[in-house]
Amino acid sequence: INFRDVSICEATIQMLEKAAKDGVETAFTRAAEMKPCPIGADSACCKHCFMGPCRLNSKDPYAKTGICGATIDTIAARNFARMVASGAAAHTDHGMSMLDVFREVVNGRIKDYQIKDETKLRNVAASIGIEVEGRETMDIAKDLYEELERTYTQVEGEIPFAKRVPPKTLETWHKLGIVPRGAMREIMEIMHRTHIGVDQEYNNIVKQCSRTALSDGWGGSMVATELSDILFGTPKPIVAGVNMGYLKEDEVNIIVHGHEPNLFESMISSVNDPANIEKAKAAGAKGINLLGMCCSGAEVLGRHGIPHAGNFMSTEAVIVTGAVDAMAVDVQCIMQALSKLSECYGTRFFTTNPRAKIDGATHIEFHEHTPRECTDKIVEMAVNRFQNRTARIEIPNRRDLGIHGFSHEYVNYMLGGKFRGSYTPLNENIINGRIRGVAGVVGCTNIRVKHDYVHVECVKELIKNNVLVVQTGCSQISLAKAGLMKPDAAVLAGDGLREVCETVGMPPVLSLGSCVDNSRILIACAEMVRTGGLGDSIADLPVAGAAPEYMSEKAISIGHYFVASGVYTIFGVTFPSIEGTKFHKLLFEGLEEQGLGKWDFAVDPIEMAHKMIAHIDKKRMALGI
Ligand code: BF8
Ligand code: SF4
Repeated sequence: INFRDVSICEATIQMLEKAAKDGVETAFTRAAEMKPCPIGADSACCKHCFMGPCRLNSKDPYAKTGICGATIDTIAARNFARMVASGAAAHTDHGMSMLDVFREVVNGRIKDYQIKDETKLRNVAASIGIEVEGRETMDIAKDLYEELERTYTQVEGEIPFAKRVPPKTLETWHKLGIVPRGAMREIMEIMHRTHIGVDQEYNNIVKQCSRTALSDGWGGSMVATELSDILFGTPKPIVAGVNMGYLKEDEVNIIVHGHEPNLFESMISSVNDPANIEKAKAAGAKGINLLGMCCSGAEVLGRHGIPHAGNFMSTEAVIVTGAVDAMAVDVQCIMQALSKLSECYGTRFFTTNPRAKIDGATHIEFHEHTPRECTDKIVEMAVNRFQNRTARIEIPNRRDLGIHGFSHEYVNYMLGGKFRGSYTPLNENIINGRIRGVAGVVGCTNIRVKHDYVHVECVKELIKNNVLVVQTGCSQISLAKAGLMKPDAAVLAGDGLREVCETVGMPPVLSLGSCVDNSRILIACAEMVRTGGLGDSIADLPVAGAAPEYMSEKAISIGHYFVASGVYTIFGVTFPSIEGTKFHKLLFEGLEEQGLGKWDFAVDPIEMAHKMIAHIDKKRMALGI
C-alpha cells in the first residue's frame, strides 16, 4: 500500500510506514484484505432470526422478500433501528456513569470529585424548572440528580431536557408521538419492535428510531455533557496541542483513550502527584507526559488543554511510535488490535471498565469511590515500562497548536460580550449575511475513505463560503491538524465570515469537545431559535450537519437525533439503505415533509459542502434573508 493514498495525516503515514518495516499489521493493511460485503453495505440482509440470514438483491430490492416475507423496507428500517439503539445505548450508558458519579458526589460519598462549576449547575437546574433562587447548591444538586435520573428510568412522561426544546419543534414531536419517555424504555422498545414478527411497517419503525435517538441527543448525551461540565468545569477557549509530536522521548508517556472523563480526571490527578513524579524521575525520566486520544482526549483538550495524540484512525499509529509507556482505555472505539500491537511495542495496555475487557489487556478496574487506586497503579506500570524500554522509538515531529474548548455558554459570551451575553450578534450576523449559516462537522474517521481528507476539504469549502463550522469528536482533530483552529485561519474564510472572526478574534472553526458534546450544538440551535429572527423551530434555521468519515453506530444515532431535531444531516462513506426504496425516501425526503430535518449522502467533500450550502440557502430564502 502507498500510505499517502489512505491518509493525509503525515504523522500517521510515517508510523504506517514504520509499522510496515517492523512487519506489524494495522487496520490499513487489514482493510486492503477485507472486502466489505456489498449486500451488507446496502443493508439488504437480515439476520434477525434463524430461518435466515436472508439476503435480498440490492440491484432489484423488491424482487424478493426474506423467508418470513419481510420486505427491503422492513429489513433496512429494522437494521437502522438496531444501529440507533446501539448508538443511543452507548451514549446514554456513558451519561449514566456520569450520573452515578454525580449521585455519589451529591450524597457526599466521593471525595475525589466535587462540583466544580456551580454556575453551570444552577443554570442547568433552572433550565428544567428547578427552583434555584436563594437555595443552597447541594439542595439544588439533589433535585437535579432526581430529575436527570428520569432521563433514563422514566416509564411515562417526557424527558427533563424536553423543556429546552423550542416550543414549535416540541409541538412537531408531540404531533408525531416521538417525545422520548426514558432512554431505557425507548431502547427496550426498539429492541422489541425489531425482533422477528413485530413491527413490520417502516414508517412506524422510523418513528421509534426518532424517539430513541432523541432520548440520546436531548437525553443521555446531554446529561453526559452537562454533568461533566458541572463536575469537571465548563470548557473555555484554551490553546492546546494536537498530534504525535507531543509524545516525549525522555518522559514517561501515558495515554488515556476512550470516552468517560472520570478516568481521565483521575489520571490527571495521578500524574500531577509529586510522589508519582518522583518515581518517574527516579526511573530516569524527566517527568510524566499525559496525552489523550479519541473522545476522552477531545474532552480534556478543551477542558484542560491536555495534548491530543490522534483520532480514531491514528490510534494504532500512536502505539507504533514505541514511545507510549502505558495506554489506559475505558469504553467505545477502542480497536481490539491495540492489545496485540501494544504487546509488539512493549506498551502496557490497560482496560479499566467492567463493561470493556480486551483479550491480552491487563484489567485494573476503575471505581469512582477510589479512582486513584486504578490510575496510580497504571502510572506505576508506565514508569516500570519506561525503565525497561526495548522498542525503537520514533516520534513524528508534528505538533499543531490551536484553540479548543468552545462551549455554547462561551459562544454566548464571546459574541455577546461580558455584560450582554447572548446569541443576538450571531443571529444578526446570519441575518445580515456575513455568516451564511452554521454547520456542524463531526464524527469519526474511517479506513474506507482517505483519513482526515474528507473532513478537511469539506470544512475548508464551507468556511470559504462563509459558513461558520462547529466541531466535535475525531473530526475536530482532523481540522486541528490542518491548522484551521487558529484565529489566523480566518484568511481561508469568505469575506463575511472572515470579518466576524477578525473582529471577535476567533477561528472560523470552533472545537466543542467529544461526541456526547454534540448536545452543545443542539443547545446552540435552541438558543438561536429563542433569540429570534431565524424562524420558530430548529427546522427553520440555516444550519446543517455532516459526518464525512463516520464509522460507528453512535454516529447513526447522532445523525438521526439531529434529523429528528430538524437539522439537515449529510453522511459520507456509505449509507445503509438503497436509493429508490420507500425507506430511503422516508429518510431523505419524507421526514422533512413531516416538519423534521432530513438525511443526505455524498462521498465527495466538495459536493458534500455544496449540498449543505444549498440547504442553508434554501432556509435563508424561506426566512426571507
Ligand atoms: O464518540 S468520533 S471514532 S471516538 S464514534 Fe469514536 Fe467516532 Fe471518534 Fe468518540 Ni464519536
Ligand atoms: Fe429472514 Fe425474516 Fe428471519 Fe430476517 S426475520 S432472517 S428476513 S426470515
